[in-house]
Amino acid sequence: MKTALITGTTSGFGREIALRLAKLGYQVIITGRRKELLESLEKEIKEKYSVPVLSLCFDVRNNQQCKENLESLPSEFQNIDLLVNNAGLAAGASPFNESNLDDFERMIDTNVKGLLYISKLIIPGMIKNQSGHIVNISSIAGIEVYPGGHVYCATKHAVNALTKGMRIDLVKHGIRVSSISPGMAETEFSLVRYHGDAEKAKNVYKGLEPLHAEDIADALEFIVTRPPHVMINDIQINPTQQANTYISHRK
Ligand code: NDP
Ligand code: 8X3
Repeated sequence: MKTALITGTTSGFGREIALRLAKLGYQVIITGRRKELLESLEKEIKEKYSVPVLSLCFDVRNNQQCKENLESLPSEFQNIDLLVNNAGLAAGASPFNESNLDDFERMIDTNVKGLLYISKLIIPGMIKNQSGHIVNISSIAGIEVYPGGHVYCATKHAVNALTKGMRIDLVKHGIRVSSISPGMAETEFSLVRYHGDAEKAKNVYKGLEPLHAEDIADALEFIVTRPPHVMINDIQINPTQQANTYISHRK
């Protein structure tokens, strides 16, 4: 049985991806900071798909916590075939000059440093096995920059550079490195971005049908079900009503 580790599974894409991978027959390591949500997902996966699940509750911004959790995995979960670097967030959408450093640091620490900490811990096992697959969840914000996007876009540009860099350095070890670059999707993303303001979060999707977490799980499923000689580099996926990061057609 293959093993997948997915970061940020307490909501949104990560939750849906964990469910999808379990459906595909993977045993899954699910992670996030909200313990109750991890516990309820673990229960749901076990009931629906009868695969082994390991829940690890930690903050990807804390390298010590990453190490404590990932260096002492039970032996049956140690051979990780698939890593999905999904945990991430946007904090704030104000112009650069009106934004605050705490938000900047939160995004850089989670989206970039968290991805580095986790990858550094998992890649040695993949090199040992001379196989493995890493899927980084990027964004169309990694391709284009939009007003108020500054640091969030910078972190996703960094994710894209890291995806390419890892692909170059890991190719000789038989490790595939892919990314998914979604546009607007309705998850807890906007609620987090607007610091819990539900009204502002709802307005982001006003007049259009955004992507759903299932759409991202579909892309992930396509990537991981290709034959071993095929590596999907990136899947860009937008809602039909969103042309790019700043042009949408709202009814
Ligand atoms: P959600 O807010 O619904 O999910 C984010 C997940 O990341 C949660 O499970 C959260 O868990 C986890 N997370 C956040 N910070 C940390 C942390 N410090 N340590 C551990 N886990 C953390 O958002 P999405 O599902 O939409 O976002 C998932 C990824 O997709 C992100 O990287 C985002 O940038 C990207 N993305 C989102 C798009 C969108 O429009 N929704 C579009 C393009 C990309 P917990 O809070 O329990 O720790
Ligand atoms: C989230 C998509 O367009 O809000 O990564 O930046 S967008």
